[in-house]
Amino acid sequence: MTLDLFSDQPTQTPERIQLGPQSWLFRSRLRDQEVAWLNTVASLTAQAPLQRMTVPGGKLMSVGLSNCGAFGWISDSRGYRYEALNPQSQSPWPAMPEYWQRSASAWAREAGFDCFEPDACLINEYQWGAKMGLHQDRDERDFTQPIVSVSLGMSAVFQFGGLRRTDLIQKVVLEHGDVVVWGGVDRLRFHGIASVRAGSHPLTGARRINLTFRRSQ
Ligand code: MD3
Ligand code: FE
Repeated sequence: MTLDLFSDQPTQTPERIQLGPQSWLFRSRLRDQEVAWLNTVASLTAQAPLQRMTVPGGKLMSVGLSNCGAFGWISDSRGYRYEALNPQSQSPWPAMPEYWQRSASAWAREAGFDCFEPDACLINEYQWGAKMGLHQDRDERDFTQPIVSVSLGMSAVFQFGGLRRTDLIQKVVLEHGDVVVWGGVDRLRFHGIASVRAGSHPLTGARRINLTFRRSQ
């Protein structure tokens, strides 16, 4: 923590922000590993290309999706669910890299969730204007397991509400390298991503990538 010479107030953004009773934002957690993480994203999405999926209402999501791990989250006209096979290729999703799994477990532990062993990692790609409307993540079997999210590239406004859709929405900007852990009483909070503003990031260009580690089964 650095101090401004002319005041007692810290000038840096705090590196750990509590977003809810059991949810934490860890700023710039990837440290000097971001290029490695982005190279891994590139290799995984070469094996299982990003796809825009259809939601039950028939519309196409604006976010491009892929997965790694034993299970992947998918959507089609019939609904949302986790599947062991990529519907595009009928082959298994690429394995979750061991260092991703270890990192997600360590961050979960730091937020108070021991023994988190993700079996799914959803890879979301946002281009300019892409967004994710307010929703709850409830396709997993065990809501006592947390979700760990990693943001890369362009920043975005993350919106988080309460347990009811109509609860007050708070906003926080998620930046490159940020990690968020959600669990316990915060696990079923409504949340979303506002339409990503035009811009670019030196490492990803006009893209924002978000990884979410989950225990699906
Ligand atoms: C709060 N993704 O994939 S990550 C999603 O940035 C999703 O792509 C957003 O919401 C993104 O489902 C937000 C942060 C996040 C993830 C899961 C949560 C926040 C959460 C589950 C419960 C509450
Ligand atoms: Fe979500």
